Amino acid sequence: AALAGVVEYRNVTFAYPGAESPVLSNISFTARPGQTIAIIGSTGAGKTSLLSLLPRLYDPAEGQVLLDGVPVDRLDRAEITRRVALVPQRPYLFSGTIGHNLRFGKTEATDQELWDALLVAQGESFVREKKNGLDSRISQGGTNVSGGQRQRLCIARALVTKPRVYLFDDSFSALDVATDARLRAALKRTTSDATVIIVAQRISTITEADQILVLDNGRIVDRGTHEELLETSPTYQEIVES
Ligand code: DGT
Ligand code: MG
Repeated sequence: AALAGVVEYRNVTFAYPGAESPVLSNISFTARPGQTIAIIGSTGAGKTSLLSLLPRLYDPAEGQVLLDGVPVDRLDRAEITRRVALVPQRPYLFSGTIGHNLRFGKTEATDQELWDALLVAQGESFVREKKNGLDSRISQGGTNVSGGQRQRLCIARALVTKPRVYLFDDSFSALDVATDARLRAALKRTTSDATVIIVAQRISTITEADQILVLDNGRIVDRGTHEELLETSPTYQEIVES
């Protein structure tokens, strides 16, 4: 399984260009196909920065990020894009139709593939209710869709590319709890052999994760399942109680 989608961060330290102190220090973890790894931590902890290193938006100062055992700086960007889909924290929709926006990463996708992705992303009904369906226009920046609709369209866009690895950066926060739960259950079914890394604010989004990494000030301070962390991690307990 050479292209299985195993993600490994090995002693990764990262500072933004020009910044004095690192925002990530000595980050190590492995995420395997079929697993969901969740990252939780307060604002500014470094969650988005951590995700950004896999698709090489930035490169670490020290350590390595590997995809299927190969350091990502040895893969070309097109190859990484085929294998890794990042749903960014501020998902972007451009001026064009819903169809254009969903085909952003895979221009040859059929309408059926778009509807399948929308079904999983819990976006099928609101698109179907629009007079022009997939041909409905989205204004620049997606200002004519709600925050939750935008998140679902961007999740559907990622699903259309059928990647090996999904990175969701706070992608469920604009959804109500019930939609969040339905979406993740549908995701779990369709992405059961993919590697999923979820950054979340809401504990309910991640209680079923195979492993939760608790990030504080750029470091993984604790890791484990929800039940384990409830027992062992004061930082996690604080997040749960907040
Ligand atoms: P969030 O999304 O508010 O929950 O916070 P995180 O955990 O996603 O934090 P992150 O990774 O965006 O930021 C970690 C630290 O890095 C924080 O002190 C802000 C800083 N930072 C983030 N983006 C940039 C950037 O583009 N340039 C510089 N110089 N610093 C950045
Ligand atoms: Mg963030």
